[in-house]
Amino acid sequence: MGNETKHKSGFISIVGRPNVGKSTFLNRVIGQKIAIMSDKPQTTRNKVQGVLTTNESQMIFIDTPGIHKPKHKLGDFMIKAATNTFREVDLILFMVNVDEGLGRGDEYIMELLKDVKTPVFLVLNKIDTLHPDELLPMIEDYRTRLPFKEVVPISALEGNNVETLLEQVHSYIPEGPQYYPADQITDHPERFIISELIREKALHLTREEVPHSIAVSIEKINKEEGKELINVMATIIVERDSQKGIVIGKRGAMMKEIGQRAREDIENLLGSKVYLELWVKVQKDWRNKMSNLRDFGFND
Ligand code: GDP
Ligand code: K
Ligand code: MG
Repeated sequence: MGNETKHKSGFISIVGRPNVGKSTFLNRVIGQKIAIMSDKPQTTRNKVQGVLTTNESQMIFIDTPGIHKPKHKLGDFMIKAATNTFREVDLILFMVNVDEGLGRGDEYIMELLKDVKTPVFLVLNKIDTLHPDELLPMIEDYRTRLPFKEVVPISALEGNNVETLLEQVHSYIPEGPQYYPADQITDHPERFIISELIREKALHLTREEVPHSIAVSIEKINKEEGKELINVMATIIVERDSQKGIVIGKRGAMMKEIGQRAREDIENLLGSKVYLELWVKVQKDWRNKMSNLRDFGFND
């Protein structure tokens, strides 16, 4: 008793200027190309999540695009959203390209990271392009600018040291539940908005008899091959049995109403027919980090 290892889970933000190898790293870690389900062009610029599930842990990786574009018209908004994201994740991987050395883009990101309390690792990528002797002075240069918790040189392309990095990540993430189903490797870009749409309906229709702290977990979004219908499975998570009763309503009437209204909104959002399967469950002290992590890239 008391000796078993506790399950860990964490949200890990990957940040770095373009072409340092963030996507290559994500793809290697997840083990296959991450496909974004929507074919709308702007979704490719959204935050991509890769979920790595093992027996001991679940690591949810977040690619943070946009941060390197301060001149963009949505620049301020994007940057604010990105720094908010930095505060809400458990760990930040600041990835740099050793093939190019420390540049303006790196300095800019480090400036943003300065006031963030979340631990930051320095991940030096593309070590396959560099003589080992050149690595140490480079590390020193970065270290004088930001107090990195760990410094890990890797080659995302060839795989060198990636396992070590994952072990380090594991040691920094907190105890926590498995947020996503084990077979899920990538998140739908619209996931957050869909969960918010359902949450909004639940709050509104119950006249806020359930607290704002209820969470909506999207278990599944998929589109069957050759069909126009998108299947969405979601769970409304409440903290007490009494709240569950309110959400379900008399003979399920409230659930039905929440589901119908949410489905209409989701259909508008996705531009497709939707089959929404809605569940409700009681989970005490549920703090759903997923609903706090806004999909800031969505309006880009
Ligand atoms: P991102 O913009 O940060 O997501 O960068 P990408 O993952 O798209 O990678 C940009 C380029 O760098 C691609 O051509 C990759 O093949 C290459 N690249 C990524 N990781 C490595 C690495 O470890 N070594 C080398 N030599 N090239 C890499
Ligand atoms: K790229
Ligand atoms: Mg990329």
